[in-house]
Amino acid sequence: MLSKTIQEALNNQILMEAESSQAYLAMACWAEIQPGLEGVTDFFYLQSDEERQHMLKLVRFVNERGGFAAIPALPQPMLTFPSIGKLFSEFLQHELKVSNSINDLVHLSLAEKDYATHNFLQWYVNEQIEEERTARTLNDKLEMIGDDRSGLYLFDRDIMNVTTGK
Ligand code: OFO
Repeated sequence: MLSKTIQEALNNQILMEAESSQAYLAMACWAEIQPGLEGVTDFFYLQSDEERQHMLKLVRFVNERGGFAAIPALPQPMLTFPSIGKLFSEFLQHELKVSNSINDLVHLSLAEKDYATHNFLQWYVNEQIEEERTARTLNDKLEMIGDDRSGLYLFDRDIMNVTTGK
């Protein structure tokens, strides 16, 4: 059975994952209406789907452990971006925020002696390591590319290989 404190903290994380899904869906939409960013578009649609899966995993866990997952209202995410560099730096900042939130949750689960939740959260700890790595790699690549159009072409073409670790 979840304590009230843990239930509330997990519901906050449900909100954060849902916000991530919305934020990345908006990024996919922005990328989709720019010329030549088909790879970036697919990348953010996929990220958005994954964040929804992260949210659902939490929803199911809360309900299965005798809590109640409260599906939250969502604020409108950022819709437009001044550049592709800004798009990806927002992506990294967002992932860092989520990692902090997961770390706080892990800390709380130990303080509350909720070892089942602590165990459950390890999946998210590992996921954040991966996502931060991906976001940093993509930001580093964009910094190297600068204003080089052919570099950007290759970035867009190869973006899925970065995420699948190829
Ligand atoms: Fe939910 O994995 Fe990143 O944010």
